[in-house]
Amino acid sequence: MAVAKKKPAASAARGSAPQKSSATKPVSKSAAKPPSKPAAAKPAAANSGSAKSNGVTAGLLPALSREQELAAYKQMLLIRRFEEKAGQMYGMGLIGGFCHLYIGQEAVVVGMQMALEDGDQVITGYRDHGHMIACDMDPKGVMAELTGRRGGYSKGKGGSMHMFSVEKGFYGGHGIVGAQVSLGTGLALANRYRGNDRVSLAYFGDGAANQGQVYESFNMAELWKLPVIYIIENNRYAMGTSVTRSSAQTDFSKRGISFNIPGEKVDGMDVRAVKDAGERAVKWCREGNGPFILEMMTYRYRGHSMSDPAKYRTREEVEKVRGEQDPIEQVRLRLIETKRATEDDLKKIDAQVRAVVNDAAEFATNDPEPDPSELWTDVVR
Ligand SMILES: Cc1ncc(C[n+]2csc(CCOP(=O)(O)OP(=O)(O)O)c2C)c(N)n1
Repeated sequence: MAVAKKKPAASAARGSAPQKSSATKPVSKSAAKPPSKPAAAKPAAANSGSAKSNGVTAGLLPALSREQELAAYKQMLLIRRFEEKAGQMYGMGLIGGFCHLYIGQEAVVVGMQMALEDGDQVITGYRDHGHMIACDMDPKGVMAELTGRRGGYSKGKGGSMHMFSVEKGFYGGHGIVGAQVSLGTGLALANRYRGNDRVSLAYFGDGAANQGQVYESFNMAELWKLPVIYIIENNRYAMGTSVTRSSAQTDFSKRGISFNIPGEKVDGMDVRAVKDAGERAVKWCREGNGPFILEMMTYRYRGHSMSDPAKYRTREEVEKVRGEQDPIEQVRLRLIETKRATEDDLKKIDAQVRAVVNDAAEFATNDPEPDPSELWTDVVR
């Protein structure tokens, strides 16, 4: 079900005809890096264009192949339908505790995953179901964890924010805001020690970007040239607080400047822009140049968590983003308009995705709860 990860030697998107679209807006690297550095993340000539409503500039992007677009469509749709189902099951009382949905932000994880190779690592905060599915973790195991069942990734004892799969390169799921940034930096330190050429991705939000440990991590990562990409998912709100109320510097792509870490602002609603920027950042890290920051301009359609009355924004604001920038709809329209897929092709994918999600929900409803003796396992006594 996963989108194909980039193979070391070739990317089907590289060298393809560029398409007019939104693109990344690089922060001046010449100011941030010493002149001896290789120019891996040099601004693309195509990036000079008009400003979009989400703060990035319109420019040219490498096209995705039909297969890549279809795979991205399917994967984003799987995340969306999974999250919608989780929301319904929460409403029915089948899921308890915290539950933070990723609806609206799907292009970020799916595009980044397309830029990775096997063995690369992902770590994130509590809004993590999409990251797990993008890492090809089994939707049944994720949903069963949400319902607290035996077949869940943490045997039903962790819940929404606490899942893990070393096999799939997913290192959690963390409820402490910003903690994953230090941990992701640690993953990169381990990779540097092992000399294994792996890159780790540490995802965090605009709110987490104001945590002190983020900057301690930035300092060490650049000092030791650690292969870590810091992905700031700027969905404009930290719980109910908008970035303009909480942040002195709202351009998060610049947050690495005082540490000499380059950064780019990316249209996180366009899977092509994410993949394109992700590939540049991965290359930068893999070549031993140290960390890279990607600020993804994105948006969450649902509340912060299931209990959010969302009084801090208007319904019109949500509907405007959904109507104009929806990441899944963008791919759908592109496939139809370029006649690379028919409505029937896409309906088939929709049906496949619904079947996977329904199976996951059924499993998560019928799988038994953990035995009470499990209370004494997997804990330090
Ligand atoms: C150290 C710490 N402080 C506060 C909280 C409470 N808290 C949970 S989520 C959150 C907001 C974080 O927002 P952001 O980083 O923008 O991520 P988003 O929810 O938008 O994905 C806060 C303050 C926490 N879990 N941990």
